[in-house]
Order: sequence, then C-alpha cells, then structure tokens
Amino acid sequence: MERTFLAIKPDGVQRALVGEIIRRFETKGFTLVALKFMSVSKELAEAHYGVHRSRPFFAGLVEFITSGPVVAMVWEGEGVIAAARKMIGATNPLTAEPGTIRGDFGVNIGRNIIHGSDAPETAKTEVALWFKPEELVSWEPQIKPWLHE
Ligand code: IDP
Ligand code: MG
Repeated sequence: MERTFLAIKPDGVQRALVGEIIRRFETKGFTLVALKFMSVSKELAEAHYGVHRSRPFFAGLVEFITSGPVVAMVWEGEGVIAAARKMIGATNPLTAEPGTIRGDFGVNIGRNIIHGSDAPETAKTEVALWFKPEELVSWEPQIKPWLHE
C-alpha cells in the first residue's frame, strides 16, 4: 500500500492548525501510520531539503524548519502521494486553490504550513529519513469496507 511523508511545519504548529490538518487526511479516508511531535536538527533539515541546497532560499528554509516543533507523519492509502499533494495545494499559498491547506490558511511561500512528498521515490526516501522502521504502525482500519468497494 502506498505511503507518503507529511510534516506540519513550525508555522502550522504555531498557528494551531495541527488538528485541522490531521482531520483533513483522517476524514478523507487515509490511514495514519506514524506520527511524532519533534524538533528538527540542522542535519535532518539539510538532508530533507538537500535537493534545494543551491537555491537562494535554502539557508532561510533550514533556519525556519529548525525554528520550532514540527509534526512528522506517515499516511497510507491508494494514491495517497498525489492526493495529499493536491490537498496541500501549490507551493505559494497566495496562488494555491481555495479548499487546499495552503490555499485556505496561508499567504506567503516561505510560510506554507505543510510539507508533502512529491513522488513515490521521494516518499520512500523521506519516510526512511524521518522514521525508524519500528515507528511505522501497520494496522487495518475497521472502516475500510465503507471506504472501498
Ligand atoms: P513544495 O513544498 O511545494 O514541494 P518545493 O519547490 O519543493 O515546494 O520547495 C520546498 C520548500 O521550500 C517550500 O515548501 C517552501 O517552504 C520553500 N520555498 C520554495 N520556494 C521558495 C521561495 O522562493 N522562497 C522561500 N521559500 C521557498
Ligand atoms: Mg518539494
């Protein structure tokens, strides 16, 4: 079953959006597999955003993501990687569609509330970077027959 890595960034935590964000994925019908409330080390932040190392915003991004607690999560479900990206919305909250998390709650690209893996390969890498295998919980939601035919 497909899994994705999501993280509520320090701005999402500070703005008291943790419950609202988790609610959206939970009520959509995806399955929570792992969750931790944590501080992010500089090493983890740099590894996570390694692909952006040469971009002008990299230093500020690492500083921001390490500036306060984040909620790191793994969610599971058919098509969850692409669907979560859709629910999160475009990178710039100002142009993100209403109805998406960024579109509903943000105004600035440097404060876009939540991260979501962008493809199956990055999802695998990011889940392994943020979680130990024993932190991932496999379970069968009893609601499943009401979500899938
Ligand atoms: P994504 O989060 O929608 O996948 P990416 O292009 O992968 O967007 O960028 C990673 C993160 O870097 C963004 O979520 C945002 O926090 C930050 N970022 C991207 N572009 C800019 C920018 O132009 N200025 C400031 N921060 C940026
Ligand atoms: Mg990205």
